[in-house]
Amino acid sequence: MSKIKPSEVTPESVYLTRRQFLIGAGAVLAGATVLSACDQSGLLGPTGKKNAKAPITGKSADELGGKLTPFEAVTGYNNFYEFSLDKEEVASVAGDFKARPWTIRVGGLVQRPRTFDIDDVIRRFGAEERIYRHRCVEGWSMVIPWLGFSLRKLLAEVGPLAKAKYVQFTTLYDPERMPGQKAYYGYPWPYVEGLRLDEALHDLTLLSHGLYGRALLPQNGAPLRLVVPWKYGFKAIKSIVGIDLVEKAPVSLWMKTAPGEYGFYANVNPAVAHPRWPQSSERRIGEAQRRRTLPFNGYAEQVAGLYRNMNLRKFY
Ligand SMILES: Nc1nc2c(c(=O)[nH]1)N[C@H]1C(S)=C(S)[C@@H](COP(=O)(O)O)O[C@H]1N2
Ligand SMILES: [Mo]
Repeated sequence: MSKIKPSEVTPESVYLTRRQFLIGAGAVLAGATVLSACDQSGLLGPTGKKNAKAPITGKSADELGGKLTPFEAVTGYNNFYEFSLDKEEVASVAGDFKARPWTIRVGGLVQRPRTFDIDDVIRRFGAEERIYRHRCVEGWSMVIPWLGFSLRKLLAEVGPLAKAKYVQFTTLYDPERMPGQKAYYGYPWPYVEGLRLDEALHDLTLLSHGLYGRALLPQNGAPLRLVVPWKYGFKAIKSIVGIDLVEKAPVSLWMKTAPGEYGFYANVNPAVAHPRWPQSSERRIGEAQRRRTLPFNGYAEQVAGLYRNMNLRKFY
């Protein structure tokens, strides 16, 4: 990883608030977007607190010019029903959640089923910085500098069998540690999500273990969560303990809970309204004016080909 002097920091970084700079203070600023795996140990602590040496992004915007959403909003306004239905309360309720020790079981229709330790995963697959737009189905959005690696790297390790057509992801089920699983007992816990195999193998599809150059905090899905930037945020399942290759399309928690409102694909689509609200515009957190929602959240060039000849009204 290349170390850069403060004098060499790109002018874009001046957007950073003093607080955000202090997160990386006394530290190495990430000059390159790819952080080498050998620099990971000790960098990404389980709680995000032991990150004295954490780098911070040198970029201030996504490729369309959208400014990064401040760290405080990304870590203080969350959807994570295992802890609270109140977005501004998730961070405090999840505050003591221990994401170590942690293993991720990868199995189902694969040649070499395995259980990975989270720290081995982070060392092995490393941390690439990806600045993605995040569009919640509720109509708000953020721009987030994730750290992680493409899911396809992990899938290559286990070798999907020819019969495997979908990937199913499962969140931890532990009501003692995730009080929402008790309090909101009406939901069909654990949280489950799924992707078609070609979606899972797309390079944009990320397994994230950090953001803003630090380890993921509990509220953002520590220690490992999915990020699929062209889909609504609910596909981005948090605190993953299981990944299974399967033959049939998984049925997600949201498909079970409200099948008429939440489908399997959940591609961001301004032309298809949610039954209870339009999806043609969104509120970017931190901005006064609503902005237009882009097809596939602005990633159409990269992913529209996955859905050629599909009726995206029917497959919502
Ligand atoms: N296990 C689990 N994963 C989840 C959720 C959840 O409630 N439980 N909420 C989803 C929704 S609706 C959104 S918008 C994103 C929010 O991610 P963030 O809080 O990191 O922005 O997480 C998604 N992943
Ligand atoms: Mo969401």
